[in-house]
Amino acid sequence: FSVHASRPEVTINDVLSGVDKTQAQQMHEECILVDINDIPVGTASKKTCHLIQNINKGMLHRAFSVFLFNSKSELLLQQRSDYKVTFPGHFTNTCCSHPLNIPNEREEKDALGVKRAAQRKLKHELGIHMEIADFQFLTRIHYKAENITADLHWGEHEIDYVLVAQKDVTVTQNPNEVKSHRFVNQKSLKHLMSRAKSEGILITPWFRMIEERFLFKWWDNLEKLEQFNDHKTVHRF
Ligand code: DMA
Ligand code: MN
Repeated sequence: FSVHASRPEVTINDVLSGVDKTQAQQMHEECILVDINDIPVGTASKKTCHLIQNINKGMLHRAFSVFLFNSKSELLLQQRSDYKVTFPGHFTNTCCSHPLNIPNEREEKDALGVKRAAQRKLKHELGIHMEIADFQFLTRIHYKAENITADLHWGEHEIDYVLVAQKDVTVTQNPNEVKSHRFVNQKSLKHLMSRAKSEGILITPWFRMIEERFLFKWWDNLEKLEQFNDHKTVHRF
């Protein structure tokens, strides 16, 4: 018997008090823990994965980021709702979330697990219907970020699968998830990003990082994205 084993770290009531009920419930979802080479090493709740105290100990989980373009090659941006526990009110790429610890979403062949999770979340957040074949898996990005704008409990530390799709869709926002959405061309996105700081517009750190380093070379080549398929590298930031 160990005294330490029974001592709770932080109870759900501590960090989730005052958090929207629907969002707090989702913090019980079970994410996939990975090592820095994206090899699964265990599972943990979404809450556990995003607590800064665990991230600072090296805890890392699997995630995905979708970039959805319409036939005019405009990118769909979302502004996260004010109910989100991490990065509320921030502008970001079309959809982000985590594959869960269920067989369907753990499947690694052709990145099927993350594509299924992306299909599930595009429906849930934006009412968008996608086929698995609509998604193209480009590459993986390992990054870490603190959520310095809210309280100090939360952060991200992920191996993020980048999924790109081009399709005309109709959007039905889930207000618990999404505050606003808009389609942007390259010029209007660059304008948004450049005036963000001075105008107090919040941008998620992962979206800013991908925008600065990768996005436009993909965006200029939506018809021939295959050249950017890199399923071996994990880019690190
Ligand atoms: C987490 O997204 C994933 C990335 C790539 C940051 P999220 O916080 O929007 O997840 P969820 O929609 O599941 O809350
Ligand atoms: Mn995450």
